[in-house]
Amino acid sequence: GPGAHEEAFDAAIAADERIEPRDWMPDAYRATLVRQIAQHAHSEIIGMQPEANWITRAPSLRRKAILMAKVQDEAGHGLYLYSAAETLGASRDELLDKLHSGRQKYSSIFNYPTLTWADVGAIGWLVDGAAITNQVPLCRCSYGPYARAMVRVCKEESFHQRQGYELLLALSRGTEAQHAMAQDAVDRWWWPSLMMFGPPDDASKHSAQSMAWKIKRHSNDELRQRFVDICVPQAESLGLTLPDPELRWNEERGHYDFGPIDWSEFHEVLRGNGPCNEQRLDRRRRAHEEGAWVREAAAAYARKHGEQDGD
Ligand code: FAQ
Repeated sequence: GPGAHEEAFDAAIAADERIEPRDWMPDAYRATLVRQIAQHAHSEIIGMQPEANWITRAPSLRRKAILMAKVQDEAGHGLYLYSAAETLGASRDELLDKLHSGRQKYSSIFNYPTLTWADVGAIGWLVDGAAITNQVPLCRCSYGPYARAMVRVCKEESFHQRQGYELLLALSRGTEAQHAMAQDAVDRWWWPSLMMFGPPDDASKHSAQSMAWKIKRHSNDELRQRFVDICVPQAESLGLTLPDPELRWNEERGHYDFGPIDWSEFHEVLRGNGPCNEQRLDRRRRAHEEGAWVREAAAAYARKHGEQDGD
């Protein structure tokens, strides 16, 4: 009966074993994973837009080639993640429909504009840096397909992060105007990057259950602190400052203290009122419509081959 199933599931979680697609799992565990993996997948494909905005204006052929490869990687990450969601019974059509109709979220960070070339560097350094900090523990997530997808995604993200760091370093060591451009980008992306980790622990409604199920391995605030601690020395080596006057080493805690986050801004962005929410969703819907012929052709091709194989 279901009692025995539930016991086997609980025992697998307790023993740090992986739950696989055909294993029994509680409905709420499945629903939580679909929610998180779908949001993650949507973030990857919506996240292509801010940087793609600069592909035509990259300052050299080398920078253009690097940026195109990075944006393509993000499409690939979206595909691994939609596939992981499919193993839970959520079809890609259904998830995309929920994204396009605003019934599912994507990360708040991708609702900010990329105003200058330095933003490409700041996204790589800070946004990909935050993404790695959040995703490395997800490689040990209790759900097998999600955990395995994260291993590859993290390898690619760490290359993305280095790419952003190197770009910002080049600007920081460049002319006065280039240095100022790099500093301005860091000033604008720092606080939104801290918001990527989600609401503070006492306002994180899913954390307790997700940690009990070993989907999440650390709390939102723990990972945010880890990210701050990593960034401070990196900012110093970049020759750039982080826009927080309260940032200082706390000997007792063994961590950097940082100033308060403006959670009202976070909630406004989640409600759809960030600077680019409308544009991001409009472009996504349009890209989906414009790709209809590709999906139709692929389906027709698959049908034809199916018939031939059946002969
Ligand atoms: N934005 O109870 P919690 C990338 C929502 S990296 C929007 O704490 P949870 C790489 C949350 O969904 C970005 N919504 O939730 C890249 C929930 O709403 P719901 C993607 C947020 O799930 C780089 C509510 O607030 N990474 O794309 C945000 O336990 C460069 C309550 O929050 C992932 O998705 C937010 N920042 O913890 C691509 C990582 N934060 O569903 C291109 C996987 C929270 O009840 C270029 N996800 N919310 O309506 C996770 O680790 C978790 O889902 C958290 C949130 C930590 C994000």
